[in-house]
Amino acid sequence: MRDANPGTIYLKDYQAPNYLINRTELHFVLGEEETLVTSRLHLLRNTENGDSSELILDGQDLELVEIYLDGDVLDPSCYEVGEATLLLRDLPEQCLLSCVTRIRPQLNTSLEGLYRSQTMFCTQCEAEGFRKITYYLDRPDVMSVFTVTIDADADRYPVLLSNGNLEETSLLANGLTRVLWHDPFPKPSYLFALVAGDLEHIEDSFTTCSGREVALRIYVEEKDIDKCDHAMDSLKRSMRWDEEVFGREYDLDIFNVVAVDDFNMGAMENKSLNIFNTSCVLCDPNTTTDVGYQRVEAIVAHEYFHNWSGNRVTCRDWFQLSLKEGFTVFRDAEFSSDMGSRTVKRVEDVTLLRSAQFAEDAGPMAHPVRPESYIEINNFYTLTVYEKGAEVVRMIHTLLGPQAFRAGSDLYFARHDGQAVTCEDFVLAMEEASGADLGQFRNWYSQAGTPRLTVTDAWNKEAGSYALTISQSCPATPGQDDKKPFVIPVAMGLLGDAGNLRLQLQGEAPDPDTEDNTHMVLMVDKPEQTFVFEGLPEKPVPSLLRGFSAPVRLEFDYSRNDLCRLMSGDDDGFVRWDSAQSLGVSVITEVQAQLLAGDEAQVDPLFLEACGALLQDDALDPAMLAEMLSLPSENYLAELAGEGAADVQGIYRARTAVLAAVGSHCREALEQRYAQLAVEAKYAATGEQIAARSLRAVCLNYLAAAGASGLALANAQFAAADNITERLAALRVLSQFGSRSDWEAPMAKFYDDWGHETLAVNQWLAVQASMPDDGAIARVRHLMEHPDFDLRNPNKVRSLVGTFAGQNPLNFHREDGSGYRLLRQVVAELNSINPQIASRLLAPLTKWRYYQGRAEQMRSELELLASMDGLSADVFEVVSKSLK
Ligand code: B3K
Ligand code: ZN
Repeated sequence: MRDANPGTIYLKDYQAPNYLINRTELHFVLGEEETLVTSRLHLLRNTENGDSSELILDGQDLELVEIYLDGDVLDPSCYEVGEATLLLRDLPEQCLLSCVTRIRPQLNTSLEGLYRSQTMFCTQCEAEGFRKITYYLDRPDVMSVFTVTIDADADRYPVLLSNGNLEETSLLANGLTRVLWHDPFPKPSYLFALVAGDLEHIEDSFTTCSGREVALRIYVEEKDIDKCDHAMDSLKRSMRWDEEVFGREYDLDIFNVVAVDDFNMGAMENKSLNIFNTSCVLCDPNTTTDVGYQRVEAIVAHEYFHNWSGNRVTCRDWFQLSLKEGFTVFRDAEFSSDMGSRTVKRVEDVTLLRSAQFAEDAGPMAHPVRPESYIEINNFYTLTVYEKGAEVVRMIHTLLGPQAFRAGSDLYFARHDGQAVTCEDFVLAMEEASGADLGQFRNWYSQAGTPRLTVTDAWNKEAGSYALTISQSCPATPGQDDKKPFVIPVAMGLLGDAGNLRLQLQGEAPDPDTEDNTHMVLMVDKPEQTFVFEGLPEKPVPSLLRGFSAPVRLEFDYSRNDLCRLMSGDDDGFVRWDSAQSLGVSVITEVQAQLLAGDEAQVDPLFLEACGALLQDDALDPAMLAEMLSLPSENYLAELAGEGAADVQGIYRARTAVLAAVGSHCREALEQRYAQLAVEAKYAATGEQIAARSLRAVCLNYLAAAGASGLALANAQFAAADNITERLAALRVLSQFGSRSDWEAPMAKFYDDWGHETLAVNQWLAVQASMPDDGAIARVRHLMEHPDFDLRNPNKVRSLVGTFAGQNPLNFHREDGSGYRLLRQVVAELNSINPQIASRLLAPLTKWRYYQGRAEQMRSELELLASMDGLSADVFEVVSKSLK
């Protein structure tokens, strides 16, 4: 917390550290009121970087108790304690600096550094939390070998964990246990972890490709011990997959995972001691939805994959965050695609990218994948760094092909093992291993904003040739008015009457080697380019951006008929889904205009027929069908409307009218599918069962939108379900389309039955937070007083307030401004409790430019926040940039 405005940090100012810390010894005495931390830092001057004898260590909220240099008490004239620093003067080239600091984890509500979660101690050090534990060079390019001893009450904290291997355990005389952990791999401080608690664990083992046995353990509170199996299976699958697909073997004899309730993010990849938010590791049919099971698998994999992409090779500075995050998201997405349906995974990722990352890229916090400046680094764990960063890696994969990409990744890991490097080092390795020139491609790292591709076509019947003209542009973003052209791989095909056509580009020799000559990747790297295809028997429909080959907005003037043809006939699953989405957008937009003009909604029969045809298509994977039948979200529609034009109420009404029209028109087919898909077998999170349940939920949604018989089905489903997926799907439908008498009893019953399960309660809060009725705001306020709600627990805040502001546009954007007020009040309170969560929660208010007639109200809430005393750097940055 600072009173003066916090400063900006720039990538261009990067300097290597002037001291290295070769070894770090830490000793913790964990107490009920305070914890004493003794550090012994083996310092060595980094002569590559000048030869100053002055060193500034980071430290925040620390009480310095003692300080020694090479065993002697350090003279006060040789050091100076600042607000967030410890300045040391006249240090020799090599020395041992030792400090004792006092900290109070019990009072640490920021959930950064060492803190309490329920009855245990745990840590979160990324990005800059280690400085809340002891004075240190808390930056990722200082890598050190850590040895850690922990003393703690043997009864309260029988489990004491840190990174690496457990080397000693002893009982001390005073009822304390002492453990000693040693991690042989040098690591930056952000990967340090400590856990102390009364925990149970499950254990398994994994034999690596070279035959080493690794002990795998998942630690949880006793009540959750039955919920660990899915995570354990996911971990073993990830370990095998990383060996097979990326050639990465695990490097220690032990791998621990710990679940904690109070956690700012999903999970953290600390070396050999991953710490997870309970919501991202525990699985049980009654507390975890199908989507939850899939998320656990993906996050377990993601954190595990970081052992190479992040830990063995780490980031030089936090501007390079996407080096580890973008790459690791790409890796976990590939893993999930291999474990389940590749197309469905792609559709899910693109849905997130388009509805949320594109909005971020168009808003006041827009930044490149490799940002150039920040005020608070925690604000940069964004969809841009993670998801767009993964898209950038995916494009490299597309440009190089799988083999050269793998060679590039092998070279990257071999060359930089044990180092802290940059995005540039990654690109260089990819270039060198493949011979490709990624010069212009680098613009993806340095330029913010979502590029726009505008495509037009021209058919020449006589010549049998078809020309596609593609032009690119990118809107201005904060600090970047003019953009250079990107290299954009456009995967494509051409659809004819009987299927995809053979592709022959003018001026290029036919390629006899490729069997698949109906698919091609066009390289778009200029402001405008034309590609001419020859030898075509008929005018095709272009199938563009297959597999979403680049994170761009694509515009082509498709007729609804063209979209229907792509939807049913294209070879590419992604394009089929995308065409269904585009059709949905165009139909909803049309209905929105009809309703605005005071007319009745007239849903184009073509769309109704297309939905009907999809429902009859037994060849389609039900999971894919569920995606194709899901209408674009309200948030995506608002995003498409553009600045100043999003009419939330209009969108809601139109979308609901289209849902109802499809529900009535296709009632029979929907009811039939719904009945057929009932899963008779006991709940299991298998691909097949998940697909059936997801399509069933989509059918139920349409049927309930269309009237009472759907609501009756939902009621019956709620009563009969043996799992939370179906229970919540029913509750959601009842509370979205029903009246109080429809949802009140099941809502209460859900809590009666599952109120003892925190993770189930969180989802119950989320369902209520997203209800469209007029009582929503009063309900959210009321639930904030519920005994199960706790402002200090990020999961609760996200479930209730985050869902309200992010997933309930109708009520968040109420005309009287009460939705905005609610969010501002919560952010104001959280600002001092947990700045990271406060700042993240704010995101929906930053989009004030989008909403028709709401800008002033939204802005004024931001202004109220800006004028607060004691604003955290996190909230200050988002508020001040949003108001610019
Ligand atoms: N690396 C962590 C995120 C840490 C967030 C710090 N504010 C989780 C992950 O991406 O794997
Ligand atoms: Zn990560």
